[in-house]
Amino acid sequence: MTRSLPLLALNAPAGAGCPRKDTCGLPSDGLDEATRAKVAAHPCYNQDAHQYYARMHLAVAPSCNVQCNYCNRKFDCVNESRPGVTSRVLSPEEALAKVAYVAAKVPQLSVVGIAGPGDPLANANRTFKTFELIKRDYPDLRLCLSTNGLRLPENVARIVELGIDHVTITMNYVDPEVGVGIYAWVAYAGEQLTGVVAMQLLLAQQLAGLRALVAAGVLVKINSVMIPGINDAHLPEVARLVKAEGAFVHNVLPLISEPEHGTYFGLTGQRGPTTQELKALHDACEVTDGPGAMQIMRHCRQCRADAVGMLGADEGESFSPELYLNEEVANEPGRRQAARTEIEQRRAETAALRDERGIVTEGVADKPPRVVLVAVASSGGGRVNQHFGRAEEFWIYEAGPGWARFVQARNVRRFCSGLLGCDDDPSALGKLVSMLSDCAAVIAADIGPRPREALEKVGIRCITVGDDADGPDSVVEIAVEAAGAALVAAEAAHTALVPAELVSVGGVR
Ligand code: CLF
Ligand code: SF4
Repeated sequence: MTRSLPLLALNAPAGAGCPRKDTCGLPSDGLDEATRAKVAAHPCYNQDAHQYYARMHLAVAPSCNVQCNYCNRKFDCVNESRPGVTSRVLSPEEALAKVAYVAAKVPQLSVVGIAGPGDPLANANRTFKTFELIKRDYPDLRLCLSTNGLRLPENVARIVELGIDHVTITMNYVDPEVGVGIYAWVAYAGEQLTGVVAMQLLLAQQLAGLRALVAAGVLVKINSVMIPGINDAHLPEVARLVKAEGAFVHNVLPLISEPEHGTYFGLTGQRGPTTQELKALHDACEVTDGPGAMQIMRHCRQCRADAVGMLGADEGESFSPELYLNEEVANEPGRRQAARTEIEQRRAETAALRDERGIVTEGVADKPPRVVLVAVASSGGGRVNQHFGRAEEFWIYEAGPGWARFVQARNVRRFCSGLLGCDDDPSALGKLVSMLSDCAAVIAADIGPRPREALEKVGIRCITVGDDADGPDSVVEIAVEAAGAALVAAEAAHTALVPAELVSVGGVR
């Protein structure tokens, strides 16, 4: 099926306009001006921004003061994409040289983060020295820090003074008994603590740090690793507490536990969650106690400690020390600003189009009673711009009449290895179709005949938009239209054939 224009947000009154103009594309209701400005270009704190803006991580923090059962820090591993892995630990001066180089080559760079490979605050001097240098030379880049929270309270003043306005705390439990199954030990004030006592200390430090940061106006993201059978049922309780304490967004990540990574969980056979289990937990953590719902980050790509580029398209390998330590580059803030202006123009046009069609994004309160999952092949820029066979990840949208939200990024192995045309790998195609089997539709720039046949055979609609990179519609409008068409088809099938409780066509839920 090829998409037809113009698009309609099915069942949305024409010209109704977005009922929440102030929040379109942003992850939270009722943001004040200052907060909106802080998150507008942050690819992790703002789902919409991750389609346009890049971040980079500086691996300046080698050591850690706790031992998580899911962590094994590795150096020189270019093939592993997960937190804690880096090819090289940098000095603050080398880190500045890398920022200079990346900023010159990636004008959409908006955030510089320090997230490892150990804990940034267990290496506080190196971490803050690095931030100082960046703040001095690149004041237009936002600073971001990710920590286990153990040494957070004593460092809040320095964080605020340096203008680090985004801090992530990894909190995997609020019941110390649960924490005992996740951490081997905690090192504090010259002692190595274990068991409930260690977990009580870590939790107390995390909560004190969270409260102090929120009081200072820093936007705090909470990361929690979902470990089936250990803390999965407990994480909604974590969401409830951190929401009450003023956290901005909660990022629930799936455990990565391949045995070859050598972690405790990997070696003891602890499994990670399925994509369906993860989505169900995301929904469960969207707690509504108090005003609004807890905002859930659903687009995390579990970056390496030296990741560079758009989320989901790590270009870290292209920025080798030979390049950034040797090549002279100019610092051109005007060029970065021009790139941002262009991006914001595109986003404004998209938001206006959505508004005109009455499409709402995010906002669980506006979720229609019937929605479907649709998979989109995109490499960013807000556009459907990837061919099915060349996609390395699919963006999964939950969508229905006049409403859509991003719920997951699913990694895939490219099944098409041909440079021209399709040279398909059938086993990879089978896995890909099975991975998308809960989706009602797949939307891509193009879909070859073999995958189209395989997808349609299992009831997944194929929608292609061609290679028109300048089309007005963004992935959201196209997802809404695809969802509407799938729902209409499902309803038609239902009317003709079966009672309501049996309708389950292509992932309608
Ligand atoms: Fe880096 Fe983390 Fe800042 Fe983002 S990552 S320090 S908040 S700039 Fe983002 Fe990567 Fe997920 Fe982290 S996708 S792992 S949440
Ligand atoms: Fe690894 Fe981070 Fe845990 Fe330290 S806090 S053990 S670096 S995951």
